Amino acid sequence: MTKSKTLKGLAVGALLAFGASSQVAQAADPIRIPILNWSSQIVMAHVMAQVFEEMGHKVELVPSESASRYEAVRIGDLHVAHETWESTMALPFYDAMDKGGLIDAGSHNLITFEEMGVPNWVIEQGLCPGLPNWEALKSPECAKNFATADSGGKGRWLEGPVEWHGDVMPNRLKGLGIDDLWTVKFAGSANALWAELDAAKKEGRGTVIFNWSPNFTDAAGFTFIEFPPYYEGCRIENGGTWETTGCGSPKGWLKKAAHIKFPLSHPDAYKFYTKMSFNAPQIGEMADNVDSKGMTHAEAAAAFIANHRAQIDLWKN
Ligand code: TMO
Repeated sequence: MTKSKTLKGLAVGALLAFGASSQVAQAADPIRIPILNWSSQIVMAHVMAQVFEEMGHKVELVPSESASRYEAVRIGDLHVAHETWESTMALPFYDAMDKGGLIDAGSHNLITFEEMGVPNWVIEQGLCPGLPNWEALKSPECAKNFATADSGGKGRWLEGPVEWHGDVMPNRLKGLGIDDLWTVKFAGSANALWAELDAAKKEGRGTVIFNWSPNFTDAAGFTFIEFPPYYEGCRIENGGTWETTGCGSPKGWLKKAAHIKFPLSHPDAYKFYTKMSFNAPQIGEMADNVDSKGMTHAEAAAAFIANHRAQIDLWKN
């Protein structure tokens, strides 16, 4: 990559030539972990940072963007992408793998789902009879219960930040032929999605938001809408057509991506990373520590490590 990196490499090489321990090489090259904009991803970054520091490494938490982070992993600007959700990130993950430089370091121990849905009270209050079947959305009476000041009289879907999945949801509405009744707005952050749940409840209107599982909302009562089944290639983004892009989201994996030289530059940290495999309740716990309990991300990570110390220590060995 850059000149400074090459020079740093030379400096480490010189130190090693004088018999310095590998500890010095590790300290000279921090492990770079991306920070995105939803809670479990950030808490897991802090969990890894705290564990790697226990192991004697230096760590940098690097503010990053969802899709472009795979190119950063590929060229070594980042060492890891530790929460790679199939539905929204498989494309940039495999693109970077094709080019060379990104490796698959295994999966977490769960099935993920990322989909539009409603808090259970929307169903209980009868705001859109027929949900969670998507065909309920074809009703103008339903759509008008989901209108907001900025939705031009249509029902509003509140998507996550546009950088998460671009036009997938606007294309979904077109593919289903319901874009005359519904429109997509993008939230600025995950927190804006949770604020929308509170606001809609207060205002007594319906709300459809993008959400995912595992998440803290698993416990709070949230129902995903059931769309036509997903299959590989159905979305416009994956080569599909306007006839097929109304498909829903896949039940998917949650992978760990790594820079190809991470196993060589930090073998013990890489070994931990390949063993590290969280399950659904654990990822929910990471999010819940922040979004329900109000901890900072670093506090949430420390609490999580304390709660799972025996398992973390097994992965360190
Ligand atoms: C990637 N996300 C969990 C926010 O859908």
